[in-house]
Amino acid sequence: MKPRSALLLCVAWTSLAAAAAGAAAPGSQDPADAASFRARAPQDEIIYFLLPDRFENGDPRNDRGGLEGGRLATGFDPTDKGFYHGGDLKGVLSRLDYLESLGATAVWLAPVFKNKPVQGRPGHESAGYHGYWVTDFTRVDPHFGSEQDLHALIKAAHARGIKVYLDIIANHTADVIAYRECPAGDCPYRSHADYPYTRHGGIHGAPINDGFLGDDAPHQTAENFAHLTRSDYAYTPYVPRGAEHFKVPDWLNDPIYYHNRGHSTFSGESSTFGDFSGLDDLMTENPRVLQGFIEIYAGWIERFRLDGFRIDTAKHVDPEFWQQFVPAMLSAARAAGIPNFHIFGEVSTTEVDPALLAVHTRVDRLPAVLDFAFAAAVRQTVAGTAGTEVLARLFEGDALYEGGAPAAQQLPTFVSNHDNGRFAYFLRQLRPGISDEEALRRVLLAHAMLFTLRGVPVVYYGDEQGLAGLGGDQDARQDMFASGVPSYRAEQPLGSRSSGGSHFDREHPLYRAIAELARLRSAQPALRRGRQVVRSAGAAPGLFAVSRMDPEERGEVVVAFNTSTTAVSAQVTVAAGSRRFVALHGRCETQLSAPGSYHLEVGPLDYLVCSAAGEP
Ligand SMILES: [Ca+2]
Ligand SMILES: [Ca+2]
Ligand SMILES: [Ca+2]
Repeated sequence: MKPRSALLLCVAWTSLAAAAAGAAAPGSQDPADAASFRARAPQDEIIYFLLPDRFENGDPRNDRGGLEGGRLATGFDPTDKGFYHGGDLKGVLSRLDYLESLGATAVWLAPVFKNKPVQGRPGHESAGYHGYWVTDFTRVDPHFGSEQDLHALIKAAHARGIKVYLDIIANHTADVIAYRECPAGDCPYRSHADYPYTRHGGIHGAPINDGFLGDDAPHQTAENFAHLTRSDYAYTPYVPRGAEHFKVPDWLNDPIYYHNRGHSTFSGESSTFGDFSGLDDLMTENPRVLQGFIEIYAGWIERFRLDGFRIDTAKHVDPEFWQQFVPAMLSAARAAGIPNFHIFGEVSTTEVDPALLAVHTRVDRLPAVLDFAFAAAVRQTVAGTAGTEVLARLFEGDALYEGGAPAAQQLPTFVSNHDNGRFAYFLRQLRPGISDEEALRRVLLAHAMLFTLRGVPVVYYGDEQGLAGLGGDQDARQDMFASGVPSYRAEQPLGSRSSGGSHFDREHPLYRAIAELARLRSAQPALRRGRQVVRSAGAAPGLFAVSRMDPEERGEVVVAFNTSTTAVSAQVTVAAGSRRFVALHGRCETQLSAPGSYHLEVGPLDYLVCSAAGEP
């Protein structure tokens, strides 16, 4: 970095600290707010996403999940990043104050259902600490506590007006089913064309499943699936001895309810019909499977009065399943007195490709999808070197979603996650040698975009403590409590002098800055629900500006970001009716340059939030 920009960054850093120091005290518990949480729309939320195993250990007695033996039996090994570390639901409950002070209004818990504790071939085992290897869909994993613990957590969260979203899975179960043909578990995908349902082991095999007309939409009836009696069309699946009743509900133990076609290559038909790294891929086209999952998850809504579902691996399930599952969940929620139940699916991509995401809102009829395109665009523009026009192009794509731009306001946006990695990690990849001071500025700028641009912000746990990690997956799933994992212990978080200990510092500069952004967003209807109009974008790093129009058309909030390391000065178009601006963050000019034209000056890697809201 050049000396000049180092100086500018230093100045900017000081102003950040000053802004944080001037911020108001953590939010008070207003009973009126707490009582009215059910009335809030999905776009009014600030979501905090955490993995219960990695957040806080509230009860060491459940660390082994009630199991006996070594780590391969219990899954517990706090020194291994692929095993359980002891975090649990009581731990989350004990930190609700920390979440409320940050400004979180909803908590998204990684799956809490009972998992297969350990899976993987000898020497390559890891544990179900992340929750995505479910065996019992009806109960809480004992590593995380009990159903009573979940009730207690939800009750305590609701008392603070904080919603609770569960992460659910219908694409697969844990890896229990094996195939005779490949004892080592390395089964390549076998397609419908080469291995039709109507022949045993390929087109030259003996006729089986006479009268079964296939799994496509017109044939997804109980009558048709009654003809599917044998599951050995592609491979010969079996449930290993002793595991016959491993899964709950019991119908899940019958291989007939799975595709059994081998490993997904994540392309072509294998994307929906293949096993996700050996995880048993459910025959979601079968109405029995659909009905089974409707009962399972409607049951959770009724028992726990949840506020929403994040749907894992949504794009690997046939659209017809979601077309029926989603209305069933919304109806169960309405019946339980939950009018604003939010449902958002995971459609993973690393590209700025809103069309790919939008398809799943139009065809699958998912109400929302996680905005992976937003994450990619922020990565390119704030971590990388792309011009801000990437962001403008992203938002043009809002028209593609079912319901258009207003529906896009319900897309959960994020800059870090548990699979791809944290924003600070991407920064270090894309900008080798970046200083911690500059990295901190860019992480904050990314979060400023997250909180002020359209969509529902999702903070990935630990980002507010400057965690960066060394990559995706296990390397992005650090412990918030004192860790026994050497690589986690060795990490020096951005903006912090300590490492190795617990990460619940409410004085951390990112925690304070994110809390300030959360207050800003919560106080401004325009930032939560306002129509977004792009005012400025360019081919190079620099200014990106938008107006968020007040939902009642009483003015606008102008938000401007500078993704470059030199100050920018520009005129932007504003609404004809905007006459006077007040600063919500940074130095905003009060007066217009001329009707419809406003002057902005934004420091390096800084942002402004200027309001002309409240004017008719
Ligand atoms: Ca525990
Ligand atoms: Ca399997
Ligand atoms: Ca599937």
